[in-house]
Amino acid sequence: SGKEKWPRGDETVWKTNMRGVDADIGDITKSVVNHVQTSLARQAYNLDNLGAYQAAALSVRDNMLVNWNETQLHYTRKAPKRAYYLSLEFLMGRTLDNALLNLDLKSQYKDGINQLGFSLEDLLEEERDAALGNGGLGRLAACYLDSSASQDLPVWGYGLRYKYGIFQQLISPEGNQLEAPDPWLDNQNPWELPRIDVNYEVRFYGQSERLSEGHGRALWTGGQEVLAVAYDVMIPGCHTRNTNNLRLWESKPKRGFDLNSFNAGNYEGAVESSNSAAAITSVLYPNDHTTFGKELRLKQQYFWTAASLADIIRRFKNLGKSINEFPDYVAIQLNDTHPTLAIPELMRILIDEEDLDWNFAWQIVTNVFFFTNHTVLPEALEKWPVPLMEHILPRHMQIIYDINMIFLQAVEKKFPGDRERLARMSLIEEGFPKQVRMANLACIGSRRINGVAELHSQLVQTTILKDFVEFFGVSKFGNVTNGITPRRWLDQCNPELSKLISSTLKIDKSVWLKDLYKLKGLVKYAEEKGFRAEWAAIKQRNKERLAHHIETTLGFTVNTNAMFDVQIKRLHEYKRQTLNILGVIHRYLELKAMTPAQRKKVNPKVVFFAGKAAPAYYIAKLTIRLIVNVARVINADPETKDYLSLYFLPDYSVSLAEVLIPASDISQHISTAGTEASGTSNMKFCLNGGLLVGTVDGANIEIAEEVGEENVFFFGHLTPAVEDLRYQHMYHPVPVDEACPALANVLNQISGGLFGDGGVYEPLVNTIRQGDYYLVTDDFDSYIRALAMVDEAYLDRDEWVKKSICTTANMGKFSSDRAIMDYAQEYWNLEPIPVGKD
Ligand code: GPW
Repeated sequence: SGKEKWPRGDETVWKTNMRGVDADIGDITKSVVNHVQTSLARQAYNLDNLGAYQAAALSVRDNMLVNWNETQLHYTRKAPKRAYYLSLEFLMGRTLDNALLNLDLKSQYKDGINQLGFSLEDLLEEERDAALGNGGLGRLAACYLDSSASQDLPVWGYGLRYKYGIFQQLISPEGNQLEAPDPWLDNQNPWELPRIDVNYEVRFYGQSERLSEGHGRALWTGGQEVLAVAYDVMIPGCHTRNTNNLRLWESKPKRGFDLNSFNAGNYEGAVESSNSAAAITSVLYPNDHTTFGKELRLKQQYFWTAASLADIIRRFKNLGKSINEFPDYVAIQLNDTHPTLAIPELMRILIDEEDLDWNFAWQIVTNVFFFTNHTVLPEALEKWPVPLMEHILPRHMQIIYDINMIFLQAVEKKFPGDRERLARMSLIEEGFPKQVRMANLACIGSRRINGVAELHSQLVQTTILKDFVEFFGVSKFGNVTNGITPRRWLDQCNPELSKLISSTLKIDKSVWLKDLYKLKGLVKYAEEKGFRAEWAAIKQRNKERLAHHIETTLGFTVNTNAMFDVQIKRLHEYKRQTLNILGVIHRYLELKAMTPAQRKKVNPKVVFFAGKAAPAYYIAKLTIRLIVNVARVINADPETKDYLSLYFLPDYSVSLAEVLIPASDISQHISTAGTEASGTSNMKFCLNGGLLVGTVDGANIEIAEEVGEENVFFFGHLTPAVEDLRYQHMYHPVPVDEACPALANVLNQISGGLFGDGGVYEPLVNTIRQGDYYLVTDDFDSYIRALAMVDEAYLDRDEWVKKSICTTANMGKFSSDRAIMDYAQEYWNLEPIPVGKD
């Protein structure tokens, strides 16, 4: 019949692989030894921790690969609708511990590694973070991959395989941030699979010639062609065989080098174009919330969206369906506007390559894409200069103009004569040069648009996309409040708490980790003294674990009897690390003014900061410098150091967060109201029983709704007041000395040189004295009062522990499983496809 039988040979023989769940210790040691000898070409006699880590990772990878292959085969056979998460950032952190827990192999590997004379804990520390992201947006993408796989959803991620991740942060003796490269691939990466057979050509520059009148086909030729090569990263689900894929693209020259130049003796010219091709995926842009309009960044965006779409279309075509069914089989989620070029790129493919007419193509496009907005800050809204776009992507610029013309005709029809509205909604912003507004393009090219917390989604609909709500109707707009994966952010980072929860609820963790509302069952134990003691003891041990980490890495001895107060996030004026450090100085000045007897009544506190500043963000870097120098002064003050100390922990990362978060008593989420779209570390702290002091902003609001307002410390002006206050500052400025004497005193101490040369900090201090766009002055007094309430609450330790328990117990909503299921049902129309269940 010509049909071959697969698999060849005896099927039962093919099926005897080492599948994770029934692997015994003997299999594990054998497999690790095998990798030491045959993958690493090393021996037991000269094996260090790094080698042992690599062998263990390769052994775990073998287990994942079996599941990964099975999952891909299963998805191919069942041919369900799939979703693709396009994100320029995936902040994955380390993989080994997470993989062991998701595969339920940790205790077996612990024993196996022990038998080989190593400790698993040591090996875990050998792994470098995969830090292919800046902050919340990138970490959210990583949590969403974990939740998709854990819920058996056919979701793939698409991103870039940067050779260098987010820079390493060093702090100079003066307190300045220095940046060093992050060559994370230097020790080899056992978690990626190069797929040299999966590659696509991507064109840049050249000419586009229209082949017909109107919005018909065009021919795009010439320019530079670059090769995109796939690297696959396996994403194991928690306690399921489903193992999804994260496909990262690497850029390569299409040909090794230009032989003509080489033969003519022009060696530099010969490698020039190959260098420029490799440059595309060489480094992650370290800017958070800002756009710079750099050519290389635009090339990254197009390179990645073009390769991903080509791959998605190839997979769809294998189904043998007609192209008009594309939206029934494919949903593409745009993580912010970074992948918006996918919209004109799909139009180009459908029109120029598939020969569809415009309206038919647009119909398909606007049913495939979904767009998530992550900020309403104007400086973060991407715009690309038209001349740059025309130069690099001439065909896409034509398509954008075509989309714009047809769209504006429709707007004019609905709102006749409203020229200002047309100007606001246009994809092109007038000016010198003109600019393409990516948020507008993403909005009109997508089926639905969402924000990332209730307040934020409301702000999106009433501010930046207000005109679009009026045009399309409100049903096109929605909210999906962010979430975090409880696997990494509770089970992995806080194993003792996880164990206590399982034994108290008498529910296996594989159940409550996937149904986080089960934590509600903890509420009643808040009244049990014994349980509270265990809960508090775990927090204490986590504080000691952090202190030990700091002692061994930085050499500081941290007072673990004090309250731990933590603010860890990217440095940004809107996040107001300034408010925090000014509050610390205020507290220090108060302590200095006390008698020793008065001081003895003060709640001792250790304040931790960590976070990176964008290398070109001057004020953010100056804030780090201030923090470091305040720490230098107050940690050395014998009168106060037992009551207040301060640490700036360099090189914040996912791995450092995993140590810091479980150790916190209180964490700070103090953005100017209306500026933090959601925040996600707020959820991580609360899930680990840390309380929250914060403004009425982003997901803080929903956390308070869930855990009860009596369990959070809110302060500051509300969102509707912010605009009025800014107006006041502009037109009726009041000097700080009048508006807030306590703050004025703190600023004067800085200027007066209490923390070294005061002149250095003038540019930072002046952002508050003049203009004060982020309203530090307006919120300072209520911030100090909120911190006083925190102190008071902490002194009643029993009540505090109750609050801590009730907080954790009510965090069910913030599992990223809930968020991803929401996307799957309300946006993508996706069903779980469990492997091995039929
Ligand atoms: F500006 N976020 C981020 F919206 O981490 F693009 N980087 C960014 O560049 C942007 C947003 C962008 C964050 C938000 O600030 C944070 O509030 C939110 O929780 C997170 O994205 C995930 O949605």
